[in-house]
Amino acid sequence: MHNLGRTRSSQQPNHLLLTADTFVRTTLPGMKACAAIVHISPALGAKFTEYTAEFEAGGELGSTPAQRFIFVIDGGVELEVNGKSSALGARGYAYLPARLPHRVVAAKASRVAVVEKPYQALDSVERPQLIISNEDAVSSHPLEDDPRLQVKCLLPDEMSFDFAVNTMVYQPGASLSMVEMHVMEHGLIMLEGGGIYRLGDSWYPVTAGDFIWMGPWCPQWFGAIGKVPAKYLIYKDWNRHPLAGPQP
Ligand code: UGY
Ligand code: MN
Repeated sequence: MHNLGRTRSSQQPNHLLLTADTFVRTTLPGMKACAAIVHISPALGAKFTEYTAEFEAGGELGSTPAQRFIFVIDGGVELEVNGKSSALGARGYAYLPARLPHRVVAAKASRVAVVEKPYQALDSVERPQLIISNEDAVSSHPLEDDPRLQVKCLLPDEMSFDFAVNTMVYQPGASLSMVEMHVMEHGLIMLEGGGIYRLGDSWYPVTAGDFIWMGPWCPQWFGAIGKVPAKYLIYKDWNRHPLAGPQP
């Protein structure tokens, strides 16, 4: 239904909020029975791309020359890699190193968050290996000793990884303890609940299904509001010198 040209979506120089009413679907090369909602890409200055892949049963992702991270928001997919097939259910995830041949085929209608980024190699550090896991298997820790704000780091704390993907769960009323401003950029998918996100000099109501990109040094703060916890999946570039460039 139209809303007389109104939306919560907003595109600003250092941040982007995309709400479901403004999503536009496209097909990326190699996709079968699958649509992509591209949330962010280098077209806006980001050094990665993130999209939600919406699969029909039997649908499939195309390939990528970049490293890829997938997180099953709902549904289930089969990941075929190294001659083995692994079932990823809800909250299942995988890290796929650059140029590792693989297939992602939906076992049923599914939504999957996909991050792709050219790998920034480091001399004398081995490249990261394949990871297949589930968020449920990862233990959480409080952010800055606040037990009402729990973080799960889905990738190992190792210099070989040039990005991190975490989930963050805020109990109603919990918030970041400070306005963060940092060199890293973020791609964020609200998975559950909602609250108020400060981005730059604006405060936005946000809810499950929204996507946010925060550019480098974008002022950011979040407070959870409502009767259920707010949960998001958040990407950030990580572990690299600020002068390092991509080496695809
Ligand atoms: O890891 C982070 O920078 C995280 N605390 N940022 C955020 O939630 N906006
Ligand atoms: Mn941050």
